[in-house]
Amino acid sequence: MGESRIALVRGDLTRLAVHAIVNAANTSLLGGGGVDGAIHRAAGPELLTECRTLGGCRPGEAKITHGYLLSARFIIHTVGPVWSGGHRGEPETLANCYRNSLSVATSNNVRTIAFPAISCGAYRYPIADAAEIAVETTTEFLRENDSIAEVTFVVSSDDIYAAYQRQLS
Ligand code: AR6
Repeated sequence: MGESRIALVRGDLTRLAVHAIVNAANTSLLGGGGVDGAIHRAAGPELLTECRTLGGCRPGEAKITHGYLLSARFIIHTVGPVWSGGHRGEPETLANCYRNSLSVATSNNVRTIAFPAISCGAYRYPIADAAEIAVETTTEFLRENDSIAEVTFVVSSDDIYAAYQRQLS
């Protein structure tokens, strides 16, 4: 059964008008390439200043900052697993990213939140498996939680879009 509070779009996460967007960061929280680089460019240099105060982030954890120049009020930074075959706790770590990001969101009264495909770029997580974890973990969380009105998955390619669509149908 699909969860009616989940949406899927192809596009640029940094342009979304939601309360919070999630960043697929690295443990330093000091920026990088991919969606992380795009978020830091769009949010402006004050984001890095705040990130320097956070003391990094372990894989699976999530930390919140202001959104600065983004239309999103908050950025929730999480660190996905680097794929290395699947036997080093990668699925659990990726599920923790979604669970902990959603938990930080609810603690901050976030009602609308958008996720990128965490770990599906530089960290090389197999797309179909990552989409399954993203959708299942989010659906489970929403089942226990009324305060989040909408979760949007924002993806950057047709193959990732198709993988999420399969999970959502
Ligand atoms: N909007 C939506 N999706 C995007 C955007 C965007 N603006 N830009 C990229 N993507 P990645 P990871 C997609 O590599 O695998 C960084 O250097 C991208 O096509 O951003 O978790 C960090 O600092 C891919 O499908 O994140 C870390 O070092 C997905 O977002 C490392 O990369 C995630 O790709 C994290 O790697």
